Amino acid sequence: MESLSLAGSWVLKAKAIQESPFTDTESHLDGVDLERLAKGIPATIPGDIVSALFAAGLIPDPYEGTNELKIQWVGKADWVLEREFTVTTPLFNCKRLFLCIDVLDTVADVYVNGRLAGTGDDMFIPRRWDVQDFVRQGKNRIAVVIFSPVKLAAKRAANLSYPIPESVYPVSSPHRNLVRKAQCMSGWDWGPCIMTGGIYDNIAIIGTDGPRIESVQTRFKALQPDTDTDFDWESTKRTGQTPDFDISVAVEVDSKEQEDVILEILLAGVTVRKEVHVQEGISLLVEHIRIKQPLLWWPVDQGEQVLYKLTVRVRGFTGHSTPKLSTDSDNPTTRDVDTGGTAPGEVFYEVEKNIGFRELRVSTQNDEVGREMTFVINGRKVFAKGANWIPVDALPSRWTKTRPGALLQAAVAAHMNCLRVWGGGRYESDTFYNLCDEYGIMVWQDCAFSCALYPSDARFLATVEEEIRSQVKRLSDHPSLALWCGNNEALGAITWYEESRAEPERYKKDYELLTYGVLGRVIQELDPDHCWWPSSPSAGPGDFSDNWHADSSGDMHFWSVWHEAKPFSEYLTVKPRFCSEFGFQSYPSAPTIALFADPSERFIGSPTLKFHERDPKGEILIGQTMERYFGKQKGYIETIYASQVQQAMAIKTAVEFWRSCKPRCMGTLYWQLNDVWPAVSWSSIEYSGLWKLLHYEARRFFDPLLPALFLQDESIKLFLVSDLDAELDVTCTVRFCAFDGTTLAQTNVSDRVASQASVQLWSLPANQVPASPQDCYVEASIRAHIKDKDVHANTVLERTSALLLAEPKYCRFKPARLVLQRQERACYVIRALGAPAFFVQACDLSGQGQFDDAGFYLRPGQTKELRFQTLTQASGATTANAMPGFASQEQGTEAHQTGSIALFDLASLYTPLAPSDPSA
Ligand code: BMA
Repeated sequence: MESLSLAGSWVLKAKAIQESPFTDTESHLDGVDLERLAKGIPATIPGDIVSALFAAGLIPDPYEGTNELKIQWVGKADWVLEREFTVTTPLFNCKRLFLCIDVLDTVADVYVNGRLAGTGDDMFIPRRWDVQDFVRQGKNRIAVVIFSPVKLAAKRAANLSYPIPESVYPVSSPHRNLVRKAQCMSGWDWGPCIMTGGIYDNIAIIGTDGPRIESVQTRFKALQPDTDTDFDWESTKRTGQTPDFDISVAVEVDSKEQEDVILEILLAGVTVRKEVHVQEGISLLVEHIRIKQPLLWWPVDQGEQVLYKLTVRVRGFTGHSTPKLSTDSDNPTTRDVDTGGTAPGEVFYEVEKNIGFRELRVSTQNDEVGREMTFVINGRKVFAKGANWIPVDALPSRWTKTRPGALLQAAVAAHMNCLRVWGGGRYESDTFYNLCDEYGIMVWQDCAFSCALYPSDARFLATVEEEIRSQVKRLSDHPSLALWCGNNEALGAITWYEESRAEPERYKKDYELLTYGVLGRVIQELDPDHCWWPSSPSAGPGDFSDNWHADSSGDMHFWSVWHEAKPFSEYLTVKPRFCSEFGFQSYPSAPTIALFADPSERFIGSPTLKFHERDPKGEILIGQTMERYFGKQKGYIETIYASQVQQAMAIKTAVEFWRSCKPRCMGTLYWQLNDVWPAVSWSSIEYSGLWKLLHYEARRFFDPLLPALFLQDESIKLFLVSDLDAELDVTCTVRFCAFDGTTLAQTNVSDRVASQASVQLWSLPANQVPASPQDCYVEASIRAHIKDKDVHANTVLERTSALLLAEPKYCRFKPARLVLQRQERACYVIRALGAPAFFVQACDLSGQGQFDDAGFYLRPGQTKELRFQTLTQASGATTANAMPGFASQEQGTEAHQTGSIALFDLASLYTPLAPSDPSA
């Protein structure tokens, strides 16, 4: 197997820049050096067109100010990406040569040495074109013509026999639903419209002297050791016994002609080698392997993420005879199956991947409430905790290997065991899923359809069929993959538009043809062991009811608190089975705003800040909620802080209550984890990589051991929610405290909490609180002894939670004096003197980094250690080199030498804090 990567320096040329009828963007062509565009500019591949134009200085930074509007012409032009490449003898002499492109975005013709090698019109279909007859030894040229997706969408819309509506956003490109491109590239209510194109992930010429492997898919069956009976997971709870696994390895071999080859499979110390006959074209070979009690793969916080390497090879023969290998049953390491005794020869093609031994299913069985939606891993029901994932950047050139890593590490740090790859984005890169396997993050995988209705004509359905076939074959073996979902909100969308409300049956038919007729059929054919879920939200397969706020079955999207401006207490009026979307917006931190707003525009309500707020009601909703809970805030950084506190409070209220509803509710995925550009949004991690207070709070409300303290139905309730697979002996002290820290009343309770259970430990009618809600708060301190698990015996877990009993604006806080002192290098201690402090944050306004905790509660006099983490940014933060992720702590200590650390707590919103003096 030979390969030649075509990544690197290419040339980008404008093929056609037609003046389009769509919007008046032509003016933005002024000043664009069309001559340079016609001559060609450097472009890095993998990468996208807009990034190349920005790098060449031909367009302004698309993220800064309102520059996005100046670059809309790019999506209306046709472009050519081209380069030369040299084919050496070993590659040229291969019997077969393929041009392989992982992601070709989107509508493109690909020429090799001037001849059309292939065309594409779906960015989600990896391309494998036979270019044997196109390539010559030595110098070659590849040219990729990328046509305007904007023009194509308009043309297709004009040819529709009836309108097919889609949701549009403040800056968006019309008819996005008619082109198979990541939907959010056309603009969303948190992202810019950048209709760029290009070549992403890998592009290479692959050479092989024999058949190649088109796909490898495995299926797992857990068996009672040494038997063929299904494994009884219930029993392991008592015995701790683990299953054998029977794995079927299905290998699609693509051969130019009929021939005999050797199929070789290596897994967990077992090697299977078999002489097989393959047809011309695709042959499907299935081999079974039994692995004796392998170590299991578990999601994070439930066990280890044990991975095993699976290697599959297609080999030739050497013609030499091989000694008959041992076939005795107790040493099944190598099983040589009728290779006719000939030793395996050259490896024509090899595929390697990591797999994990586990059984992961989604239980949707009926129960007294309705139909549950529960992830069951290795027989254990696991509460899914996490968020919705959108693409890591609006500019594909920044879809680097490191970007997902930093975000996924931040997800694991917040105890997230599940991420929903949302349908308006892309099927993520292999790096993403490999890291989810490694980190133990279960993946809810949407198909790439969102907030629109879609065509059901034969051409569209055929394209989608090819798309989903290639994606299922690519992804189905990841142990982290938990569920396939047909789309985001496309079922609900049938009720959203005038046209579809007028003729629901027509659009329902379109929906069924696509969602069931293609997506469901293919997914259940190629990956029958994974749950197939038609739409999010929905009540499940075959149920077309709009499950928007139905909390008895299936998954729910709960948006009353944000989109309907309801109070946080509204979250306690529903008990979803699985809430896969709910969110609240906040402003990003001042350093992140500085990435896109000039100093003169760094104030709340500035035109630039408004431009980076894509929810038309966003600014009003943030402001209204702030008035409702905090009172009007004046200061710029105070308002940012307050907006992040209210976002954290909102989602904390929802998650703590819904987790306490376990096992009725078995999943909470908040909207959204990350940002595609620096903006005002629902994210918990800013585009710069800085954590909002929500992400720190997520680390607390997703903690496997959670004291959930909340006010409901005129009662204060305390639940202890455990995702631990062990019984707990719990003692708890509940104290009512005045805002000077004195204890007004105290209760001690003790209880036993079963593994994975939620138990109400205490409650008190609100009218029995020892002081007015404005004058006190309640604090719960938990000590939990892990009872039975030998490894954890005698481990004691401590948790504290505090709850205000009135809106912060009414609480008569006694201002604490917060003192931040540097110990050594990046280690600090923060102390609250004189009073308790709530939602404490030490914020580095210089943008060099952040502290490793924020938004926490401090009792009077309590000290807390903090470490400073530096953002791994190249100096001088511009959007181009915002690389989320934190370097080791040591470097960034100069921030506070420059006095750029601002200290906040809730009381500081009402009585400004004395500036923190680090030397104090
Ligand atoms: C849901 C999501 C996204 C959207 C979010 C916030 O609809 O599916 O489409 O960004 O709400 O409005």
